Amino acid sequence: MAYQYDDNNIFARILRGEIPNDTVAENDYALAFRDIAPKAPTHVLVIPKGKYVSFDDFAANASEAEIMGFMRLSAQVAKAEGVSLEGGNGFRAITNAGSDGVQEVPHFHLHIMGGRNMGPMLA
Ligand code: DGP
Repeated sequence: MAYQYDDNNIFARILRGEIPNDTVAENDYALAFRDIAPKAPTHVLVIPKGKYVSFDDFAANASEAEIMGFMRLSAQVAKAEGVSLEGGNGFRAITNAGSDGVQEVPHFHLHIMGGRNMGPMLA
């Protein structure tokens, strides 16, 4: 079964400019903006501009240019936020997928969190 993308999800609306966001960085393929409910001093969401529901949808179906653009922007964000291993103390990058992954917004996004020790991975 194909992935079912909901054009009215909140990140689709952010990409269309219908809802404001605190943009951190952007390229042709991806947008990075601050999470509305940050769980760490740095909490940035990186999303592809294409319509992908989840990590598995993106990894399987996006073009190489889209994947490269997404990955490079993610690295750029970590560096700009001062949490990359080039000069910073590191970060956590996670993505939730589907109901068992407790994904709230059905547009693929990577959480980049840092600026404090993130503790054990699972509660
Ligand atoms: P997830 O559970 O992985 O789908 O996380 C969704 C995240 O999106 C959650 O940390 C809160 C954030 N979020 C939800 N709505 C908005 C919004 O309108 N703006 C921004 N910037 N973040 C949002």
